[in-house]
Amino acid sequence: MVRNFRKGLFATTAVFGVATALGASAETLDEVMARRGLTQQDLVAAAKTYTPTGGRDEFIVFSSGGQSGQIMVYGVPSMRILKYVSVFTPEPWQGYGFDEESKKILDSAKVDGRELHWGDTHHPALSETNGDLDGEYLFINDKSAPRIGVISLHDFETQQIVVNPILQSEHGGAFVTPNSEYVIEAAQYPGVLGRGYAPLSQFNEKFRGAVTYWKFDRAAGRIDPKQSFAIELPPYSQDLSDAGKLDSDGWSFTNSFCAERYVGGIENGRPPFEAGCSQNDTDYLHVINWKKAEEVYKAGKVTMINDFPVISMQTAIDEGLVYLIAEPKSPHGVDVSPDGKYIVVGGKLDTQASVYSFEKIMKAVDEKKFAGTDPYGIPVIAMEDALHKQVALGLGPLHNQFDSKPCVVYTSLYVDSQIAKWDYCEGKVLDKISIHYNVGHLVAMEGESEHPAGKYLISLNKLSIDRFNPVGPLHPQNHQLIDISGDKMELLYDMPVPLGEPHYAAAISADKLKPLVRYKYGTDSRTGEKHPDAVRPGQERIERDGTNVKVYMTAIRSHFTPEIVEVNEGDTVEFVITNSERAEDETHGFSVSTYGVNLSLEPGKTATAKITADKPGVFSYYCTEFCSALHLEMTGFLAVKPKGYVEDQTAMAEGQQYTKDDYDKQTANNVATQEVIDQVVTYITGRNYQDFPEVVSLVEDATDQLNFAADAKTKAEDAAAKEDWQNATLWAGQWWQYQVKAADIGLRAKTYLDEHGAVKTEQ
Ligand code: RUQ
Ligand code: CUA
Repeated sequence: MVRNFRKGLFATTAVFGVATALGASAETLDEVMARRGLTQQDLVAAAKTYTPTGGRDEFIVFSSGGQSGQIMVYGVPSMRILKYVSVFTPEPWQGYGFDEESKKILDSAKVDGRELHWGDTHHPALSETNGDLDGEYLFINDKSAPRIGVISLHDFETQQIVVNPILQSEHGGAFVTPNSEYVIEAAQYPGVLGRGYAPLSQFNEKFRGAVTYWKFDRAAGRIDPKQSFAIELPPYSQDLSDAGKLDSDGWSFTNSFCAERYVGGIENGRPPFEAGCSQNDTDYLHVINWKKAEEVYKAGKVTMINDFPVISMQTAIDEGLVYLIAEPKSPHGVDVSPDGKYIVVGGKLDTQASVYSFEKIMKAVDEKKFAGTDPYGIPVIAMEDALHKQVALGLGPLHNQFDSKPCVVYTSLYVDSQIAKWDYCEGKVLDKISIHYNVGHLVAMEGESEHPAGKYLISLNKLSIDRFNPVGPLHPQNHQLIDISGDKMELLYDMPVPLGEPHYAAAISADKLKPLVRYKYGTDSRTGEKHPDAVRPGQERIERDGTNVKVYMTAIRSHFTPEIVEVNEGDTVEFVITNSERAEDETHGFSVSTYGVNLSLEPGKTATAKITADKPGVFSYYCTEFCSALHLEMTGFLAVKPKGYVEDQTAMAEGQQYTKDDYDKQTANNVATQEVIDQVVTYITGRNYQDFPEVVSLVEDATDQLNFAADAKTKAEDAAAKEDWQNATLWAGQWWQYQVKAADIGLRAKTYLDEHGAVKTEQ
């Protein structure tokens, strides 16, 4: 065994040797280019995106996962997918919707008592401090059911879902104000507020849109529905939104389409929605003073709908909260420039993008210079009184993103399958690039903050047609990475997206994210608090209260404690499991065969698997993450005894008998192993390992394991003193297991030090 371990040490060095040798005999660059048909330009693009092993990305992108109800996390420029964060949809790998803690979140996400197993995520928004991304929280909307998810970027887990009490559908979310005071959520398809009924013949009178301002409580890391409110709006299909910043801070902007208020009815011979909703040349941009609306709400001038405070349209008009401006034609994206002075709108059926001046809008408001009112009495500002520029870009302008260079904006052109780079101050087109195919949103690095980072732009395409190997009629979608550092845009990379139709994405500088490596011992990750039922090794137990059985369990490489749980048919069994590891990336899973539960237990996390033991039998539980060489052995039995069963034998059957010889052999092996560990320890402590935080935590992990080893050693020696060779041998074996884990961690630390140029220290 020791020899194997030494061989392991040796093998590590040998592997490095082989890698070098391979490098020497590999094809030349020219040969590879010829073989794969690559051009010089391809090589430059590859060099700009390729990230060697161990390398990191400069930016992290949070992309909506569309109909998957999830969020996708990937790095730029490598475009490597790092994680899917489950939000509205159960996801077994992360235990989301399979452990009791996350089920509570999905429970709170029910709409009208209905459990929803998916969401249509569109627009992620990163939390902001003073208009810049701070890397703490992420919000995302569900268009299908009006909901907002809150994700903590401390662990990339969903912590809250709020359900909008008045809307039946939404789209203009999530967008945050510059200090994340509010998360904006605007309606999409009009409805009767509170999700009630009215005949469609009364659409104009009874149907409404609205915009909701969800108050974000930063200290709690949660939306506070008790401090949130909405404003009633006309039944124009409200669309995307954005919050003002700097000059326009305190205001928010929401687009609309189908201001024609058409209700369809193709089956009765009426023209379809698409005709009725695109007849007029203009729709309305809603300009809303949210700071003032907050005062009006706090003064109690609200109507309660489903227990939710709503500022009525009349109050909004009386208090001067809402103004409308005509915008061409079937608009989609509305984006406020980094300095807050301009609002850029793309009209899907217009060839132009429209740039509105906030200063001009305010002038019209102050001078009460209105072109009239809409049918509901809301003042309408004439387009010419608010417009700064209109620029012909091409067909189907949708969304806009800002560059780090002043006045530069990028707009997606859906119909043309192009992205236009243009100057919104001067109103001129600077460059265009073709993409494949039909771009929806686009995302520039930190492109919606007060200080965009430039460098890269990603085109989030709706179709991929001929870009990838065919995988059946449902194609992946295509995120295309574009270099925007020069004057001309340069296409670098195609990334197939096989999760759902991504709409928007948000990108942040990677160094702003500071996620945890391990949880504080015994954390309920969904509340961020200490789990009331977390136990430390030695405190594990099984408690029964009537027919409710609670198993207080720990998990560590590579066993659960306890390993045998006996219950009666019909009992409810809760396994509350704490991963007692401190080692980085040592996640354990937990599943009970045939019972439909799976946990993800990252180091320090506590989670609960709850089952009803409704069928007599003996069921294995096991770890579902390959966590060590003895991962398959990380198992136990749930014995469900039939009703009225009486046991006739109590002594445990042993498959194998051990002698003093076995014990001596095992302990001799352990003593030799300890010598190797000591050598590694001497190596590490003889270097400046304290200067490497990664190694310091590895040393902590290894020390943990060595303490467990010492504990098992004592147990072995106690049993040996009683000449109980059975238990003495097995505990000595366990002692060795802990040694192996300590050695494994020690080796990781040693390799790290070697690779990072650690130096010898004076002893
Ligand atoms: S919207 S592109 Cu939510 Cu543009 Cu989809
Ligand atoms: Cu723990 Cu596999």
